[in-house]
Amino acid sequence: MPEVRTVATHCPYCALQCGTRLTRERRGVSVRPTDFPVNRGGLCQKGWTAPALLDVADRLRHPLLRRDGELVPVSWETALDTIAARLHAIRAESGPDAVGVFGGGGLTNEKAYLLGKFARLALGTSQIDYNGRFCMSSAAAAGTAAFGLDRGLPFPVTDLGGADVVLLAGANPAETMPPLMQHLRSPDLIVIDPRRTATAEQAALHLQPLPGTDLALALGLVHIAVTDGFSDTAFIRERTQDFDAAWQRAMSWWPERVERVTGVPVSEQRRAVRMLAEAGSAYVLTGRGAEQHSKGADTVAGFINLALALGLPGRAGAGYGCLTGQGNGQGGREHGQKADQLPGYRMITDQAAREHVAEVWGVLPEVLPGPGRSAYELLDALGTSDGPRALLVFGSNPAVSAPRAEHVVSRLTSLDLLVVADFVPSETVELADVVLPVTQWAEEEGTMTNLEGRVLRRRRLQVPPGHARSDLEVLHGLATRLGEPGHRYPTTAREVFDELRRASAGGKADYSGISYQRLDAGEALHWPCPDGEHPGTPRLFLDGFAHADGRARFAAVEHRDAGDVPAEEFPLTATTGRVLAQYQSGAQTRRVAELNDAAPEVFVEVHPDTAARAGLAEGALARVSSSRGSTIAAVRLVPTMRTDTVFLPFHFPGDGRANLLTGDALDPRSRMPEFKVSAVRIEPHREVAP
Ligand SMILES: Nc1nc2c(c(=O)[nH]1)N[C@H]1C(S)=C(S)[C@@H](COP(=O)(O)OP(=O)(O)OC[C@H]3O[C@@H](n4cnc5c(=O)[nH]c(N)nc54)[C@H](O)[C@@H]3O)O[C@H]1N2
Ligand SMILES: Nc1nc2c(c(=O)[nH]1)N[C@H]1C(S)=C(S)[C@@H](COP(=O)(O)OP(=O)(O)OC[C@H]3O[C@@H](n4cnc5c(=O)[nH]c(N)nc54)[C@H](O)[C@@H]3O)O[C@H]1N2
Ligand code: SF4
Ligand SMILES: [Mo]
Repeated sequence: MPEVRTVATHCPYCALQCGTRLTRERRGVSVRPTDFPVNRGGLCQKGWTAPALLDVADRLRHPLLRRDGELVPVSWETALDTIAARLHAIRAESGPDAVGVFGGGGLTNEKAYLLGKFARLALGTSQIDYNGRFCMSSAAAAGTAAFGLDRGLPFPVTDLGGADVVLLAGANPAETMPPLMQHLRSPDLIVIDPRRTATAEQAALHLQPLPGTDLALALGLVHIAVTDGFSDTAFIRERTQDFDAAWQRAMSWWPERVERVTGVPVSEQRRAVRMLAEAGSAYVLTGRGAEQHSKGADTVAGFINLALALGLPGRAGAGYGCLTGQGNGQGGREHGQKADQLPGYRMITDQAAREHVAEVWGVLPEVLPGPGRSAYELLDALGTSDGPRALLVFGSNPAVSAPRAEHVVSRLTSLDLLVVADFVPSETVELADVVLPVTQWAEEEGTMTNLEGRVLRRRRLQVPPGHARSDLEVLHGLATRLGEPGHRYPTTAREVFDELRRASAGGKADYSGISYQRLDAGEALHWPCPDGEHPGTPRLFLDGFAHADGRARFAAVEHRDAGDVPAEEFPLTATTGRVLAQYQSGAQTRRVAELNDAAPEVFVEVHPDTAARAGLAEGALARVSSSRGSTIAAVRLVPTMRTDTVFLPFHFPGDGRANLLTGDALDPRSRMPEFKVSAVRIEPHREVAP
């Protein structure tokens, strides 16, 4: 496909998927924001500097193979033949589940779909999951249980602009999705965050709970809503179920008890409920701060209970939503790269789903494996007696971003074969036996589904450097070497999308009416879109929720401790999150000079009193330790912090990894790790003499 001079496309990073126009100038690629609804001419610093990603100095240009401990350039033939031969041997010896696949929420819909198909058919393995398990899986579990369907925002982002009040529980969009803030300008904001973030600074009300106590807070807000007479009894009666069971739990969370557990004053709890209840139009939104806990699904359910008690969901101008994070965090969870799932948001244990997908794939349903391990459990099992011996990674950098990172690195290095497809030499690439250089956003075609469920076109501007190939071509090359017919793995995104449409038809996330033709003609299409004449569904649930009886479900949830509770040796709570200039594991943004200059190294935010007690001054190097390990970080004194809490961003490598602290507590329903709570101590870092 030829190069073009200019294309309309979207930012390579987060789930807002801001609209951009790329142009090739003599001095390189330039980017401009477009008047796309989510960003309306705005971009954040990452979006403005995105073209620099296309030619970072150490861009991967050749396949690499580890020989005598060193990664050396080889041809594609050699790389793919070597992988296929080793996979053959491992499978012959140890069976198909001895090979695992780890995907990502940054992959296009087409890649995510083909990766899931490749795992189930070419490898025949059940062992596939992806980094979205680390992201919004708790909200997905709670949303599915409550509404019968999981679409992050069941309404367009622009609806938020018409609200009177928006409650943000554990989200910091002023840093994580800056252009979203223009839609939050008119409403009064309520922010629930242990830190006084840039978002909290703009709020009318900031509730500052101890990390890991949001569920108690949500139960308390429901308690106040009911006892102060703010609940919408007609809505509860006509459009929901199970209120009584939920109320049984919330009943005992009177405001003073909630204050004791969370630290949020009673007056502020009451004010939050009053603001939401008296608004004509109000939304409750959750982010990772509420979700990344070993009780994340129940915590989100607690906030959904609050929204339901106030009668917000299921009508225009109000509702509940989750702010999905990764570029294709929404589409990435719909097309079958999840351990328990087939395309169209179908469940792999559902016989009808298996029959439908098997027919589209031209195989018998018995051929499809069953459900596999969740992301952390998969990483934890690598190289163990009953775990995978080989892993293929597409679109993730778990050596930095997975919980209990040092343990995960030891699992990755115990493998017989680690294959990583990426376009930069990430910390996980550095551990690989074979590295496959792939194309990135402006070098490929495809679709992404943004946080409001709108399907968008990613368009190609130019050819990739060196010998980089698209992930689709890589999967084709591997599958055919594993004995699969080539036609099962199309190499153009459009062909894959047309197959995805058929595979998703009749599923919850039904894309069958969405085509490249309609998208390229400029139609705004939100799934479900079940036929070519269907206008798509920007607003869900207006006529009923997705359960068979059309009613939403309250959840009978109860507060409980985090997996790690501060005690003598580790008296503080460490929580983790993001800064504006770095993205995720930092594999991409640490290579963009302007971004890395803005946030060059890991730091730990500490209250001045807490720091003084530990003998730490501004800028000093601190050792932050949990029972799992230690992170070395520069101290930032922040007077608005809670004295019992510290914060570290997770974007940095080496001994600056925040995930050296995090543990293996998982949510029992979503299998989400507890990124937001680790019991730690903090002390001056002393270099140990060698
Ligand atoms: N700049 C930037 N933007 C990004 C990303 C990035 O890496 N960098 N990543 C993208 C992705 S994948 C995601 S998932 C989103 C995430 O977007 P957000 O959810 O906004 O990001 P986080 O910083 O992880 O968490 C939000 C807030 O939760 C707070 N928090 C910590 N513990 C708790 C708690 O127990 N309760 C409550 N209520 N709050 C708590 C933190 O202090 C933090 O301010 O951002 C997307 N956008
Ligand atoms: N402590 C702590 N840890 C966290 C979090 C937290 O809040 N605190 N947040 C978690 C969350 S929400 C997330 S989403 C994860 C994210 O963590 P990761 O999964 O590590 O995310 P990225 O850093 O985006 O890694 C993506 C990698 O894939 C590459 N890549 C990008 N696009 C493509 C593609 O199309 N194909 C291929 N083959 N490669 C591609 C990139 O160059 C990069 O190396 O981190 C989680 N870890
Ligand atoms: S908010 Fe997200 S999509 Fe928009 S420019 Fe920034 S990183 Fe890109
Ligand atoms: Mo995420």
